[in-house]
Amino acid sequence: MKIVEARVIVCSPGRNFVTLKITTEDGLTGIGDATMNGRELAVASYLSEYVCPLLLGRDAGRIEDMWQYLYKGAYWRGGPVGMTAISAVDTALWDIKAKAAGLPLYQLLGGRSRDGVLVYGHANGNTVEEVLEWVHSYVERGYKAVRVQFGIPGLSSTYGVGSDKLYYEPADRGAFPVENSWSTELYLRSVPAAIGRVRDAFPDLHLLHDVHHRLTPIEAAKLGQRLEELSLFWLEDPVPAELQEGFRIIRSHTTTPIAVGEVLPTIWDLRTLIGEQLIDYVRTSVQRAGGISHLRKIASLAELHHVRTGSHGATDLSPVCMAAALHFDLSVPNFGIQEYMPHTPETDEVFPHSYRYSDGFMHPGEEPGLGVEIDEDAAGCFPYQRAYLPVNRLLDGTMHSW
Ligand code: CS2
Ligand code: MG
Repeated sequence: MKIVEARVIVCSPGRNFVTLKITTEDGLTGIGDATMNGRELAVASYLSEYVCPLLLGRDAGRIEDMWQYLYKGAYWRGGPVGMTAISAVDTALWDIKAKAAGLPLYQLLGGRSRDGVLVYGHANGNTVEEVLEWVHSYVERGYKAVRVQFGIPGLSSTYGVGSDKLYYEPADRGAFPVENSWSTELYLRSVPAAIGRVRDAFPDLHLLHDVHHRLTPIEAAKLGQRLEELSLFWLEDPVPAELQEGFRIIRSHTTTPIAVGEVLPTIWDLRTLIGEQLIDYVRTSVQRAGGISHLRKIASLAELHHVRTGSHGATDLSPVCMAAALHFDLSVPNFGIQEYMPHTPETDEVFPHSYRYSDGFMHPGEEPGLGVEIDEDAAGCFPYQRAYLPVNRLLDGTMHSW
């Protein structure tokens, strides 16, 4: 199965997406998601300038060898840009291999390990009352798990609370990043009680919360202790994860489950977090962490250490990534949960897919391959527009993690 074409398609149906499309000599096509929110063209040019020319003439069936060639052949290894590019190639090659076999991808990954993929929704609001209303609407739709994010009294804006409740999109098409302001003191003063009110109203629901990289380990330890009685499903990204050892402090103080990994692109960036059991869920995604091939290796390391998967699935991961994630999730033995933010109708128009939601679970469908395609005519109607993720400053102006 020789590769005869490899193209990068950039489009923007409401938000930017980068998609790699590979075509073989016998006309089979495979696609991979190469979107990196706020830095899309960095990956697009890495692919089109340096990777796509190397794919031509190679055997699409040699997936692992291709991964090793692109990873070890780059010299400048790892990092989110290079790994997102490798992820897209890997995903597209798995799509082709499954189509050639006439099977849905999960059948090539060992078949089903479960009947459906547990997903979580997103309830966001400026007030607890708004969040409660949204949690109720998710429960009405059959969700078993909901992430809750609240406005913080005293702050004009914060992560996770956007203008549009259903389609949360943090990237903004302005000339400069939107500036958010942050106060750990105001956050810690309000969020435990807010989550407590949701727990009181929904005693049996899986509740998740994303701190989004903003605390120090000891602040996160304090928050984890205060949330213990609320039995969270997980507390996500409590601190920036460059210093993996920092999570030892959190672990030594609290039993609140911890989830980390959506920004981490390789198994080596997770070795301490997983190896020392400093986390309970690993959040890496097909799109960021080296595709299906590398994500399976991360999941195997996690399996050895009682860590379950909880892949990232925000709207800046395209339906191509969501489809691939669901095949991976259906098969991986130590599955935990899958993030699911529905995409907008125009995004779904560009990326027709067979995956479906039903009563709190998702199913990738039985189409050969990933079960998702890119409609290039529709994509052409939505040209790229640069967009930035927000930046975050403390109340005194000091730069902080967003
Ligand atoms: C968030 C993401 O879904 C999550 O857990 O961390 O929404 C993240 O903010 C975006 O993917 C950034 O583009
Ligand atoms: Mg997150």
